[in-house]
Amino acid sequence: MSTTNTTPATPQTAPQYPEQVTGMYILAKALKNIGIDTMYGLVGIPVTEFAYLAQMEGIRFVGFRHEQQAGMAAATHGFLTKKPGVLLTVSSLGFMNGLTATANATVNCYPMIQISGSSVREPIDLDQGTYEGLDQLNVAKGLVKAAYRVNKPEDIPTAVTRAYRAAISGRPGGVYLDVTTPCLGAVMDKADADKLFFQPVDPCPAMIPSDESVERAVQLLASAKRPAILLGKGAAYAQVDDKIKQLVESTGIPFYPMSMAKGLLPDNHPLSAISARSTIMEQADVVMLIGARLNWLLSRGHGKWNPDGKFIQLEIDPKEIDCNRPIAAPVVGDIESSLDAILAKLKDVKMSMDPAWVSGIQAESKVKNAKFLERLQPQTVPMTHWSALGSVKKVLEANPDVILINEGANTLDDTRDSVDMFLPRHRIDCATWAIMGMGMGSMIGAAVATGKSVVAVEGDSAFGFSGMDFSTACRFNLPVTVVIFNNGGIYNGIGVNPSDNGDPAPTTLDVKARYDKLGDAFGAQTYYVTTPAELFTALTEAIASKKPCLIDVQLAADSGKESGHIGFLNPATLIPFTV
Ligand code: ADP
Ligand code: TPW
Ligand code: MG
Repeated sequence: MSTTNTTPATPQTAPQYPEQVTGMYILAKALKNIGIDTMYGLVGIPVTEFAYLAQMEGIRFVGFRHEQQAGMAAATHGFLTKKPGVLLTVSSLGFMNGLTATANATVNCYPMIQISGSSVREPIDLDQGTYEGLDQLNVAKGLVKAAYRVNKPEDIPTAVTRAYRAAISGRPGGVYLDVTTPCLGAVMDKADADKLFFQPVDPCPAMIPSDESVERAVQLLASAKRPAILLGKGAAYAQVDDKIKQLVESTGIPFYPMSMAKGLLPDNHPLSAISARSTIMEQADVVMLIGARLNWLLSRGHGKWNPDGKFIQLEIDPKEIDCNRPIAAPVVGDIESSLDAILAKLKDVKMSMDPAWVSGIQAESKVKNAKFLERLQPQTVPMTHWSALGSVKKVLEANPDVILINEGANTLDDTRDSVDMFLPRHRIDCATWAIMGMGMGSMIGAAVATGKSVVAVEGDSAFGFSGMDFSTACRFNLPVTVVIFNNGGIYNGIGVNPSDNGDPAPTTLDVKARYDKLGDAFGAQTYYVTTPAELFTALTEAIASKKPCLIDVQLAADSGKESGHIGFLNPATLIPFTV
């Protein structure tokens, strides 16, 4: 393991530059000028020197093994800080590897900026086969919130500022900034270059909802007999934790947090309806969505939902309203301004909530929670997801300030359902697209952005997508622990190849793989555990070490079911393909 510490090196003295500088200097300065202190990426022609220049300017550069992971780190950095995470990529495939993460950030409403070097324009436009030639701007356009190309060094500060505004204002998202090789290399007098920088005024303006929309929402909420508040990751992103607490506690309305909104209020809060999801869907007469979309994760507002129920939606993007269900009371604005206005009006209204609604949810939750805890009790060996999670739950709940990263199928669903969260923005997962391969990047981004300890609970398949970037966590000596639930496959390790050619089944990986040895290669503290007690001890020790650690958790190959909790989304299965 290298001796690099976790804090960026601030240059002791101002860097000395020659009288003439390049576009790369302007880019580094422009980023610093708007407050960017960290960049994630992977270098090569034409951006290597730019990364060095950024380091010279005191911008931390976290160099990855794969651009997608650097992008996942930037996205998580953006989600946790409300400032765009920055990803740096080389042209062609480096750009495309990173773009998957920028697209994912856009879908999830995380602010980030992907800056990519690109080749000389003329031979790209004439398709003449230049070095790493790809029309990157046009490839990016359909997948990101905004995309810009900068061709002249004197335009770089404007381009960076526009990218910055686009990433964080309104609905946050991923922005692509294409910087051509000639622009990066263009030479200017430093004195002229230094005149180009400016501070953007109000880059993320408040979006105040109309008074009428607030009044409508408050009247509807006040009229509800069985209201519920549904918190999404937009509410977590907004960093208005006290106002959300005030809304819930002053009205006494039960709340249900989506996966990444867990911890906005503690999962064991008396008004938590986390264990009464079906009741909320089927019986609530008014649901107030705060920073949550009625997308597939909420059955797009159909299915179990009370057909007569009405929705209030606090949302920054007006296009989101009515997208699946008519919204009776849209409040279009930023969550902070909307909550301020709603809280002020709520003081003057009388609620109509039926007290039996809350006591019913509390009674139901009590029974369900007790039943759920029983699942985690058995000390089964070889371990199942549940017996392993019995230990993970105890350790993580004893360390509530650890940020939890989580991906997999059963590993995702069962961890989300088992491990209570107590603090906002302490759970980050594969989110809206349910993609695998956010683990290592997101873990590193969370550790770098916050300086906190991070634990990533990963299915063995999920880990495979990003595993090599565990080495990045080791090189930067971050306080992170990777916990790999190895059941030998996608969903489980008992798939059967229906032919007799001897190949593994499509879902089968390697239940005997020793992932801990991968950690050994990079100098991490590693563990191979086969019992819940060993897992408890290893995870406790790993978190306390504040060093990169990797725990290979041996599960039974038959632990886990096809597609986790969302098997119903599979197309019709006429031939069962697992035993
Ligand atoms: P979840 O998956 O947790 O349900 P989603 O990602 O579906 O959450 O929804 C988040 C919503 O929050 C998005 O529609 C986004 O536009 C919205 N949002 C993000 N930031 C803000 C903000 N500051 N104010 C209002 N809405 C926001
Ligand atoms: C980019 C499809 C969904 S879940 C999953 C895959 C491959 C892995 C599940 O196995 P894992 O967890 O992680 O071992 P467990 O506990 O159930 O065994 N490619 C991408 N994204 C997705 N979602 C897939 C494939 C998938
Ligand atoms: Mg698995």
